[in-house]
Amino acid sequence: MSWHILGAGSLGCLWAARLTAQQHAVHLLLRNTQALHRYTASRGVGLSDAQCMHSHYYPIPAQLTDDPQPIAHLLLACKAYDAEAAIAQVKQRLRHNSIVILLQNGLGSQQAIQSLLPNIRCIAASSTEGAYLAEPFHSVFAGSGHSWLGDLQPLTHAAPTRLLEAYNAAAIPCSWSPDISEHLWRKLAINCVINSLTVIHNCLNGELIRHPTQINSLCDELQLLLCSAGQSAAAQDLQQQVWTVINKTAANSSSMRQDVLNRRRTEISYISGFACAQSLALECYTPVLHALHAQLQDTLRVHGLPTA
Ligand code: NAD
Ligand code: KPL
Repeated sequence: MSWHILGAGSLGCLWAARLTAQQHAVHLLLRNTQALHRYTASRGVGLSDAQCMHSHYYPIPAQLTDDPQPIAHLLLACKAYDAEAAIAQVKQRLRHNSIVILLQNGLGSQQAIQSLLPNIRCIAASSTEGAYLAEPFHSVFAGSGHSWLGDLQPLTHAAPTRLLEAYNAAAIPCSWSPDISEHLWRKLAINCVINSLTVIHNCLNGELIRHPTQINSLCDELQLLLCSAGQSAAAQDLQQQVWTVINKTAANSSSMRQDVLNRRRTEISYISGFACAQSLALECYTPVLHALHAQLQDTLRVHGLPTA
C-alpha cells in the first residue's frame, strides 16, 4: 500500500519505519525546504527499541506537502493544534477515495478535520503506544500498546480489512471499533485527570495517589459530562479506570508533563479545554473540572508556555 505520513515526529517516524519494513511505499511529508535538507542530510528514519540496544535506519523518501503527487492513504501524525493547518496544506492532493488516518490525542481536532474534508473517509485512532524522538527523525519505541481505529462518520463504510491486516502485519497492533468516539472520550477523560494533575503537581503518574479526593471528584464530574454528551459507555466505571491507569503507569511521566518539562506547547485545548467547552455547551455543571483547567493554565503560564 502507498502511504504519505505528515508529521515526521515520534509517532510518524515509528509508523513510517514499521510500514517501510513491511515493504509499503512510504513518503514523509515535510513542511519546508529546511526540514527537507535536514532530513536529506540524515541517515533516514531511525527506529530504536526502548533500551536503544538495536537501531535500524530506513531511507524513506520525503517530499514537501505541496508536491503534486496524489495521496491515497494519509497518516496525519502531527500534534492536535497543528492538524487543521496541516490538512489545509495537502487537501488538494486527496481524492474522493483517499483515506485519512488521524493519530491526534484528545478531541476536537478530528471533528474539525472531518468538517474540512466532508467527502473523505477520516479514520480516527486512539493509541496507547509510546514513542519519543532521540534526535530529529529518530524514534524510540518506548512502550508497546494498542491502537483502536474507527470511522469519524460511522456506518458509512465497511471496516477496512486490508488496511487493518496491513497494520497488524507491520507490527502495529490495532483493532477496528464501530464506535471510535467511545475510545476517544474515555481516553480524553483519563488524560484530563492524569495529564493535567501530573503537570499541576509536577509528579509521576503513580504519585497521584496523594490526591484521591481531587481525582475522585474529577471522575464524578467527567462521568456526568460523558453521559450528557451521549457517551455513557465511555463513562462506565471511569473512576476505577483512572485508578487502574495510574497504577499501571505509576513510573511514567505523562505525555503532557514531558511536553512541559521539555518546554513544548501542550495539547491542553484538546484535553481539559475541550472537556470544559463541552460542559458549557451541554450546560453540565463541572466546577472541579473548570478549576482544574484554570489551575493547569496557571501552571503553563508560570512555565512560559501557551495556555491554549
Ligand atoms: P511530535 O511533536 O513528535 O511530531 C509532530 C511532527 O509534526 C513534528 O515533527 C512537526 O514538525 C510536524 N508537523 C506539524 N505540522 C506540520 C505540517 N504542517 N507539515 C509537516 N509537518 C508538520 O508529536 P508526536 O509525539 O509524534 O505526537 C503526534 C500526535 O500523536 C499527538 O497528538 C500526540 O498526542 C499523539 N500521540 C503520541 C504518542 C507518542 O507516544 N508520541 C502516543 C499516542 C498519541
Ligand atoms: O496517555 C497517557 C499520557 O501520558 O498521555 C497516560 C495514560 C496518562 C499515561 O501516561
